[in-house]
Amino acid sequence: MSTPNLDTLSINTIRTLAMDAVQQANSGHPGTPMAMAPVAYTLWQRHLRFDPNDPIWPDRDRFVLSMGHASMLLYSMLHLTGVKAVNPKYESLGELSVQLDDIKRFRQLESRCPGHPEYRWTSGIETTTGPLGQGVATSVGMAIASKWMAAHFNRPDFPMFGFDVYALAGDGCLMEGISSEAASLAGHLQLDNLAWIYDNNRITIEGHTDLAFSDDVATRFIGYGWNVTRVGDANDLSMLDRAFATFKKTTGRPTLIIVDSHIGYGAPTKQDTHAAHGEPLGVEEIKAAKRFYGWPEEAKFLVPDGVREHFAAGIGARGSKLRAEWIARFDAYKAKYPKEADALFRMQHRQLPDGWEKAIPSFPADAKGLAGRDASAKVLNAVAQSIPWLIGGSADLAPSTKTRLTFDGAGDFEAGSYAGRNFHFGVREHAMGAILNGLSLSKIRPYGSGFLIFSDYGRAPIRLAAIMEIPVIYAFTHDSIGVGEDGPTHQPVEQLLSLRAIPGLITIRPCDANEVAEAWRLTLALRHEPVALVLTRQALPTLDRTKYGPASGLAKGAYVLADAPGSAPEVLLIATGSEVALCLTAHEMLVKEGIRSRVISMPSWELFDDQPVEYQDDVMPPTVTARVAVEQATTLGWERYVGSGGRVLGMKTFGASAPLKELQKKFGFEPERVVAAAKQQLGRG
Ligand SMILES: Cc1ncc(C[n+]2csc(CCOP(=O)(O)OP(=O)(O)O)c2C)c(N)n1
Ligand SMILES: [Mg+2]
Repeated sequence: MSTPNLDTLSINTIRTLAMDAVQQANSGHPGTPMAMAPVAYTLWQRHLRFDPNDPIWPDRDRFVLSMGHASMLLYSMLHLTGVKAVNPKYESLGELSVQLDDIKRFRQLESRCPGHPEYRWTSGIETTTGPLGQGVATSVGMAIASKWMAAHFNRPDFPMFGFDVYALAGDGCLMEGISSEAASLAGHLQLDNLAWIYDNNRITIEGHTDLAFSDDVATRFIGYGWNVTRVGDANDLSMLDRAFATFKKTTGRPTLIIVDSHIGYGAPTKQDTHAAHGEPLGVEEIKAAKRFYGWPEEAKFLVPDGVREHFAAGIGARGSKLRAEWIARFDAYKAKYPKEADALFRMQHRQLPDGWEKAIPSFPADAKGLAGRDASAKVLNAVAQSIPWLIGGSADLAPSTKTRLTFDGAGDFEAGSYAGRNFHFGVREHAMGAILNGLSLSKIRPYGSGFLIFSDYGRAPIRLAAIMEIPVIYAFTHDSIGVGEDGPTHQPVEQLLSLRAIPGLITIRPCDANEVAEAWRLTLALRHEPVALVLTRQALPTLDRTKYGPASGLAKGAYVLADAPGSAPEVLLIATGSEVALCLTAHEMLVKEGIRSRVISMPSWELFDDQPVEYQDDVMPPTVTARVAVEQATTLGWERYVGSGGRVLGMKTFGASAPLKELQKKFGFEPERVVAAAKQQLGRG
């Protein structure tokens, strides 16, 4: 091997590790790591404020690989810079997060190098990426978090927060609509701590971007209010340096660095073609590329002497010093501002202030009642005062979803005024979801709200929150045909089930104000599960809990609300949300006729499925096979609780535009229909 300088040697190590790993796995994406290695190298080695020994140090700069398919680029960086593994208790284990063996077992079961980067599985990965566009949008949430935490925690002489966020994006990320939503908001908010690096290789899976993409990207981002700079050659380290320096100097605007690169750089026949995107290069092509790099052709997974040391002397030494300074600063901060330091610690460990739950209100019985969204507003506004880092907003629907924090000092998060707790995401549900993920990954406790029907627009990031096991809260209101006159476009039918179908996401549809309060109690105490609260627009009676089962039963997903006097039930009426009161009315009618019905409130399938079978059998005795489920949503799925012989009163079509009363009649949500179904179940119809 010739003796190139350590920069080149390190960059070629990143490249060849990626090529070898993809070849060995016989699957993966070699071309982009080969092309972008100098970019990742320059950023990490010379600029990123990141300590490989403590990859969760709170004020570290964030690096997001939005083009998740190029995962080997990140794994090479994590390995070569010596990033340490951290366990779920936030303790450093001393061993490498990514061992060379993991790289050799790229894309294999249990390897720390899965196909796409996975948060929580591999330390040093800041967010799960792969669905294109999610990473860049999530990075906006991280940049917002940095600004909010700076505004909230920093004190004169104590800059506790101020990290920068870098995201690497491909053509695909910029084609996806979510990047437009996110960039638009980032520009509006003047997030000058955010840099996106665009890999302008003009290649995607099908071929040249001429096929489908002719945006003038620079002009587009200038239009969003970004600073745009260009690096004409991805291999030009000094130009890259200059671009990063420009970013750091820029105020009042995010920065886009457009980097012209050659996918598969150095591969003699595949460079600049889509053949370098998503398949191994092949043995001969790899040999030729290695020759081009001045690398030993036969060597595999080679990390030449001096490379690890070089990284240790660069990013390692810089990061370690910066982190040590921060830790010392934190100790002094703790002495001077003990309350803030305690909050900072708890927030970073996903804990809550002591006694936070004392503020949760309880609601007196009231036949007229309260809409789910209004009850939620009261609970949220009460608890938010004792959890300062509980912050969020809506996709332009706060007046309807009622998620605004209205108490003194809550304020709005706006450009230049970053301490506010009310966010305005604009009409951007998709970006909102990803931004919430970015906030949560930065340990803020975020919530976002919108109409349940539009959860479809933001579904991809909800799914990612569940995959990442981060506790994002969604308050979805206008939960059914209960919306009334707005009609079928605004009346959810299949959304509830589709949220229930996401593994790990807890969906809760409370039946009255006290269940709403219990839903927030349960949700806020969670540390690793996202929750979708599904709330009504219309008023629901606040149930008399001296007469019915206590709302605390919500925590178990389903509980007995009402039983017929005397012996065991003969028919079960199972309902969620607004249909619970309907079932209670039907229950009174059945009892009058001497039929022993039981009403079960079932706000959450997921929570109930998690209970021991004894509890489940207690609530829904297996011997009672006469069952009716009532829910203003698709009937699909309820058979698992009512059995194949049970009845489900739900929606089989889209809704319609009319006053709610008429819709209830048209779609069969009336007590008489429930009574009839119950009798039919008992063979007395
Ligand atoms: C939302 C989404 N749609 C489709 C894909 C499948 N996919 C993976 S990579 C890719 C092409 C990406 O092109 P580009 O971002 O330019 O990456 P490059 O080929 O330059 O590495 C596509 C369509 C995906 N991962 N995410
Ligand atoms: Mg591309």
